[in-house]
Amino acid sequence: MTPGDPILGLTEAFVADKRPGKVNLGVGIYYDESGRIPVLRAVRQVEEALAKESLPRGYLPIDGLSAYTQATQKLVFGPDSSLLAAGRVATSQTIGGSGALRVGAELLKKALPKAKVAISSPSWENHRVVFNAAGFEVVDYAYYDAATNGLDFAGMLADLGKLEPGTVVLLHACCHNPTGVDLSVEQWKQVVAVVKERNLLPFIDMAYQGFDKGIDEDAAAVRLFAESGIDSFVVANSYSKSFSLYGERVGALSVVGASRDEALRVQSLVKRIIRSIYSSPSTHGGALVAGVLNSVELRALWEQELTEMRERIHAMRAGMVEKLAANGAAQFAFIQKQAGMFSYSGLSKAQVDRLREEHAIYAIGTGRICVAALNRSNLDTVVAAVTAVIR
Ligand code: PLP
Ligand code: TYF
Repeated sequence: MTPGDPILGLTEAFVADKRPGKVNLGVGIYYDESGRIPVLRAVRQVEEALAKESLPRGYLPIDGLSAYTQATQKLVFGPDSSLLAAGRVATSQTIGGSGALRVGAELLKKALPKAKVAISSPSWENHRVVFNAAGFEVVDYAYYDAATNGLDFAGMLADLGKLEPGTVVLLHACCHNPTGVDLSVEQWKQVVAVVKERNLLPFIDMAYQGFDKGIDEDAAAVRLFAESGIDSFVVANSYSKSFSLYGERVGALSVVGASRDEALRVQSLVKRIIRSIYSSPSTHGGALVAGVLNSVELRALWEQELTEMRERIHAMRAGMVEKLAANGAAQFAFIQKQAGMFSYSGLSKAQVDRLREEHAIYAIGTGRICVAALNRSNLDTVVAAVTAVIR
């Protein structure tokens, strides 16, 4: 037996828990105010139209639906991107953001066989798993500062500045998983400068575009790298959260090349890799995302729904901080400054164990909580339990 996935394993334990009023703050899923995973109205409209047409389910091309990959490029790089105009971006539809990471890792292993991969300390645990599986040695760069519950920016810059040229640097575009601690635009500019100077290869993971400030604001890192003059970089993006389509496995891999010609050659390599793993992506989720993004009305509706999700998370952060402070726990004010679904709450493993055992509240052992699972009905329960376990 090998060790299981600590996050998905926790959901299994949660499902098996018979206690009423249990709360799952473990897995990164956005739940609505009634505690359900939403089906977005924009998505439902495309789905209904597709059901009426009853289209055949043939194979997609190896790199997916072109209506999907083209819309993805505009969303990720911006509609006026000079890289897109120059034909320098090779984009493939993948099996979720996870598939984009793995296919991207396989590509980089071919291009840079001796390189190491640097990930933030801490990072999403699957980053290490995926890059190790592709044969890379994975090292850490400083990121989270437990003393301030914020960013160790000086440590991060210093560590990036020490990496060997050619090292792949995995960066979270926004809504850092697991900490919720993000860089400001000014800080991103400094990171771009170090990456360029050291000749590092940026691999940007954007799984939460639109979950903090907005679609374009949350893509600031991608846009800064695009303007930097760096010849090539990689972006993995996911629609799992932003379209609430987790199980449909909708993601994309975009590789920027130095020229149109290089992008074409990269695309052929990526297709070869995809062919060797799963042949081609799935039809349904891609059609849903493409249907929304390519319709003016549905795109507007989706943006409205995305804004509602984002604002609900902000409200839950504010509510949690306010209620904890009212219970005498003012030390959690930092939760309101964090971004996206997650918060590194600072709770210890022992406190997380007590939350689960005594209060049926599930969080990750590192203290990571999913703020997007809070709602007006469970907030008081969670706050009371947190207040009890820190005493
Ligand atoms: N990258 C990060 C940072 C994530 O949190 C996730 C979460 O699911 C992914 C990638 C993978 O996305 P997907 O679920 O689309 O595979
Ligand atoms: O970090 C999370 O909770 C999400 C969901 O193997 C997830 O990114 C967790 C574990 C996993 C795949 C997705």
